[in-house]
Amino acid sequence: MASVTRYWLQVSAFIAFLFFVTTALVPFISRVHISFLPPPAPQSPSAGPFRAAKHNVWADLSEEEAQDLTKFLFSKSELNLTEALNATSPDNIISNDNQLVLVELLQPNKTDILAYFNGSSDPPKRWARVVVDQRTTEEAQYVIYAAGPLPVTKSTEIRPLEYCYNAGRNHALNPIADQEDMAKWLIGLAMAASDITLELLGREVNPYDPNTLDASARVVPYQNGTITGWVELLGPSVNVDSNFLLPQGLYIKIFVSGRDSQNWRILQWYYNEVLYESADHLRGAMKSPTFKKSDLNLEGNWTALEDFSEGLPDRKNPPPVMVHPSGVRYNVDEKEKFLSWMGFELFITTSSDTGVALHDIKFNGESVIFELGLQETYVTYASGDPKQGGQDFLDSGFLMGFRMSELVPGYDCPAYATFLSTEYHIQGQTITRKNTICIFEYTADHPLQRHTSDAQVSIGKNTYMVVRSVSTVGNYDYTFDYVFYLDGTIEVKVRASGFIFGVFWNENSSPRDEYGYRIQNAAATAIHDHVLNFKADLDIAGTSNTMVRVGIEPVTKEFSWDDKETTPRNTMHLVPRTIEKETGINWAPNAGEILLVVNDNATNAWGEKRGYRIQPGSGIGAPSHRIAANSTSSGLAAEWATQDLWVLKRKDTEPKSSTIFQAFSPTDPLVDFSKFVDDERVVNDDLVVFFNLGSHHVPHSGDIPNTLMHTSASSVMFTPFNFHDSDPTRRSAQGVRIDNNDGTTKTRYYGGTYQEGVSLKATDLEPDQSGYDGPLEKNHPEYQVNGVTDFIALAFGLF
Ligand SMILES: *[C@@H]1O[C@H](CO)[C@@H](O)[C@H](O)[C@H]1NC(C)=O
Ligand SMILES: *[C@@H]1O[C@H](CO)[C@@H](O)[C@H](O)[C@H]1NC(C)=O
Ligand SMILES: *[C@@H]1O[C@H](CO)[C@@H](O)[C@H](O)[C@H]1NC(C)=O
Ligand SMILES: *[C@@H]1O[C@H](CO)[C@@H](O)[C@H](O)[C@H]1NC(C)=O
Ligand SMILES: *[C@@H]1O[C@H](CO)[C@@H](O)[C@H](O)[C@H]1NC(C)=O
Ligand SMILES: *[C@@H]1O[C@H](CO)[C@@H](O)[C@H](O)[C@H]1NC(C)=O
Ligand SMILES: *[C@@H]1O[C@H](CO)[C@@H](O)[C@H](O)[C@H]1NC(C)=O
Ligand SMILES: *[C@@H]1O[C@H](CO)[C@@H](O)[C@H](O)[C@H]1NC(C)=O
Ligand SMILES: [Cu+2]
Repeated sequence: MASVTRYWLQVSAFIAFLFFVTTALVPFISRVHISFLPPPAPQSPSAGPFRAAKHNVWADLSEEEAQDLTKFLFSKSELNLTEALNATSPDNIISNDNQLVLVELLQPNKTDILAYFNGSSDPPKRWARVVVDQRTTEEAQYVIYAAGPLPVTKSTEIRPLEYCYNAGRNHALNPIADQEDMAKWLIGLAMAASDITLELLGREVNPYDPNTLDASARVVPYQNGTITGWVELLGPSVNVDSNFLLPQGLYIKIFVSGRDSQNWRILQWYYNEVLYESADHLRGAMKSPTFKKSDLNLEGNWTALEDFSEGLPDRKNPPPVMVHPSGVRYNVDEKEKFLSWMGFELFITTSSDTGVALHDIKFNGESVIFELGLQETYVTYASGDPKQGGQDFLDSGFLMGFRMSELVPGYDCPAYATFLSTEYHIQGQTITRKNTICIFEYTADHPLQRHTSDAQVSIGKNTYMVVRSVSTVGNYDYTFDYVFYLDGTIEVKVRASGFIFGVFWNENSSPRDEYGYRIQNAAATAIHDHVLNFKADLDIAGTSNTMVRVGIEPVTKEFSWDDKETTPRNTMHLVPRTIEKETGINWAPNAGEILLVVNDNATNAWGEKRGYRIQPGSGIGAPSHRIAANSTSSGLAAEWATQDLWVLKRKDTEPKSSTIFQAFSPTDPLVDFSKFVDDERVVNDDLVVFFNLGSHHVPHSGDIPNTLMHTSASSVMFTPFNFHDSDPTRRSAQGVRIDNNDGTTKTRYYGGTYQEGVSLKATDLEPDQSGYDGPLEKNHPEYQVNGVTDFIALAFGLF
């Protein structure tokens, strides 16, 4: 049974929980002193542990709150919940019971939080978001409730959660409620066609034999609960996950209507650029002497991620590493998940859908961003084959927060980083995922500022603080960074790595190179757009803000001081334009426009409005939005992807731009972002910016076996603009001034320096990895979360 299930999970998609651990040889780690001098005294330890000044009102439910709530929910006869272990099928795959998927904090309304912060009201009441997998009704669906107030008392109640979803409903049809039946059905059909697969691909389908074919599907759900999809057969892989690169060039179209397998059928077959109406049509064609077979696309050393050989001679010598012998310079209140560093203060929260979000970000005591976090991760492919040719993913449905990976010290983050764990309340259990967030300060390989004059040089170091997490969604690992710079700049950066989805290549794929590039005998790449949507609820020195586009434009102008011959002068100037109404905006060509969010009621010492600039950051270019004009696959599910960023009036009823259920009804999604943009005035108001990161990914031979992060990075920066009276980093940067006036050198430092010897352990350079937990599901069977993995399996490849 387990194998059948496993097979189906591969059939329905490649599943994110097929994790792997690379077991590296941990060298014997000894304590080494690299200096004979004593370490410096630790910097002035603050009195007592560091504590946030206020409570984290965004913090997720505690284990106790979640347990009490779960008991309360099970006591409600209208929910009619069955415990996972008592459900009709222990796999929850053909169950006809209602089951609890997850509970987590329903983010309190900003209106209530602000009223609490300014002392005019009590803390906002705590409510939970409750997701129920409902199967006792004729149509299986996911239903979302709000339950509260918490902790559970007599006045606690459950309500349909509707105000967050502009579709006006709190449920999403579950189009594949009977996955296990479907898996058996598909396996049966594929095994019955083993004459075809043996002849064309040299292998058959057998869920009990790992050396046989796998499969992956893309599925299109319709409003009426019907789905159609193309299943692609894949070669077996010994190298974990490399079958993302092993399409076999044989595709099967399926049709599934309702929960009665009588209504399920195979529609067509596709092989070597030819569409066949049935398996028998394909069999007939195969008998013809002119029938052409494609090459095989097989695993080999080309799909292996590591090369453990000696390699280039210099790789024996380990590379430089960053160390921080004097101890960290930030303060973390781990209980409240509150962080402060060099004038910055912020709260951290996590959600099972989208992972890390930051709240109430202040710089030098002044508000900058009230909420900053991922909303959705969208990938849309193009290709000539029926699988990748229509494949789209909306990854929050895989629970990207729950899929946050345990980070590897020394590799994901410096060895000296602070690691935080996250908790999720899934299927009535509280699950802790270890070391999913790291916080560290780093010094860039370039100064923040420098100047050389006749007699001196002055240089300030560029240090910054990073809050990092990695979400692994099937084939791809997304690394999310929130970076804080000494001048008050906040950067949001995403880097992707992992296996691309390969497509089958053959001589007949024509025209060559239209959708990607050949990377093997019988494999090619497929272009795709990554568009990741973020929310930035900016509160620049308060909530009353205005966005101004300042054009940098050519102008021809006369100046009284110009010579007769050179007037009028061709030059340039600034042209401010206030954004009056909600709108989408694209980054200007030639960077010919700056985007400012200013506070009309706050000026700096020079009478300029204080603001922050929003700009493309330090990635490989300006982040991009979706190329396809209107998406055939994803309908209205990701309308934020059509432009680079949006400025909107902030509303309690528009808390998020997406949901984990978008993919279930793409033409009528729970949240249609385009309805957010409805002509409201945004001058001197509480603004919110939804912006996109990502790129047009045109993979090539260098993406094999994995995409590299320096070519996949994109970022947006929020930079103070006339916010201060001058550069604020002079108070916080560490640097040196070296004078040489008369042949004698005088060196003066500002900020701390390492003047004494330091003491390092070998593990400061190469951390001991023996504490790494590895894949949660594999190593902790008690954390098998069938409901959710089932849910994830559904979402994966749903288009
Ligand atoms: C689940 O089954 C156990 C054992 O039969 C029973 O004690 C428990 O009450 C059941 N739980 C629910 C919610 O029905
Ligand atoms: C409650 O769920 C059970 C299955 O777990 C089902 O048999 C029963 O009909 C449901 N009751 C109602 C009132 O829907
Ligand atoms: C948040 O605001 C919405 C819209 O005003 C309201 O319907 C909802 O009840 C509020 N939520 C909470 C938890 O108070
Ligand atoms: C406190 O904040 C709330 C919500 O923004 C606002 O309605 C109220 O006027 C504020 N009260 C004071 C005293 O500032
Ligand atoms: C549902 O809609 C699809 C697409 O419009 C259609 O092909 C299918 O026949 C419909 N199924 C039912 C049961 O109405
Ligand atoms: C992979 O490379 C190694 C060493 O180069 C070789 O021995 C082995 O046969 C290769 N394996 C495959 C599947 O090509
Ligand atoms: C803020 O400035 C605008 C115009 O710049 C003015 O109309 C408004 O009254 C001011 N608001 C406050 C609270 O001072
Ligand atoms: C996309 O949809 C819009 C609005 O319905 C329409 O005006 C436009 O022509 C469509 N574009 C394409 C390429 O289909
Ligand atoms: Cu990509």
